[in-house]
Amino acid sequence: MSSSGLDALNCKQTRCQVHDFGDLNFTQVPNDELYNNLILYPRSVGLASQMLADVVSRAVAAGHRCVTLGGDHSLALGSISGHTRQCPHLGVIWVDAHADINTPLTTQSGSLHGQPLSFLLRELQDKVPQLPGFSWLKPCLSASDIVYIGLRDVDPAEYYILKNFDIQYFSMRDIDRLGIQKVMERTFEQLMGRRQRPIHLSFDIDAFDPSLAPATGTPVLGGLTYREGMYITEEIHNTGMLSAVDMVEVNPLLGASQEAVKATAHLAVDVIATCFGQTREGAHIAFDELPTPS
Ligand code: 4U7
Ligand code: MN
Ligand code: MN
Ligand code: MN
Repeated sequence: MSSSGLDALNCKQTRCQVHDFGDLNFTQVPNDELYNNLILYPRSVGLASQMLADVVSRAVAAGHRCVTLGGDHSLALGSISGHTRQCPHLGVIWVDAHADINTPLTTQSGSLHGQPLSFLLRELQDKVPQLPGFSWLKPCLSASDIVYIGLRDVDPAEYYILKNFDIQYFSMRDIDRLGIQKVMERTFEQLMGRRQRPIHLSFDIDAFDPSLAPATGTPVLGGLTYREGMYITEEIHNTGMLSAVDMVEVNPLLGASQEAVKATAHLAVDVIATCFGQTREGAHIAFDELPTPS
């Protein structure tokens, strides 16, 4: 995390202690040929995800709430795998313009960041081939453990999967119709209606409108407002059950200007800080007595 990101979390509002586990050093696996003439860098992504899973698992085991900064959304392969090793019954809130649930056989782009959930979902395992570099990966989520928020660009095969496996999602249209408050109520009803469980938030910055988050790889018009984004994360914080966060698809190389990059990065920092208690109402913990005139 950048130092300004760490400062935002360390600030008097959230009073979080941040332990930086540092950057992971990933090595590109040599001769990492396309799988099926299409899927890019399977061995390198597989190995990187395996390393990340180990680190996330260790961080959660040590009692930390774990923030993973991307990088692209394939990192959820590692972060969710590692998190479920410690919390097998966690629920996932996936905030994204995209469903990221293509299988290696349905993807049009070949990009693994559009496929992580297909590898993680138990119900899909007979539809997912074994990729080189992925033999360590065990499916660890059920369809009922996931709720999407912000969808507006879903491929035909992905739509088939969402409908066929009855995966709960709130598209941008649903947010227009219900309002973000009802969407969050129903999200927690789905994930925690029966019992409390740890939450894994996987937040793709492209869930926001491209006017707010331009520095990202696959922007889609008509995204979340700043206020909707903050409401989502405030409510997740208020559950007291947040256990891990992914912040992904922030790509400084894709900003058209320094301002575009800064705006996108600041937005990501606000999302994370709000997850850990930053509020729009001011700090309720930093001040408990007014000074009296003498
Ligand atoms: B992201 C896409 F085809 N569905 O599979 C694909 F539209 O992590 C986009 O959500 C994936 O940013 C976007 O490549 C991945 C495409
Ligand atoms: Mn994504
Ligand atoms: Mn996306
Ligand atoms: Mn993207």
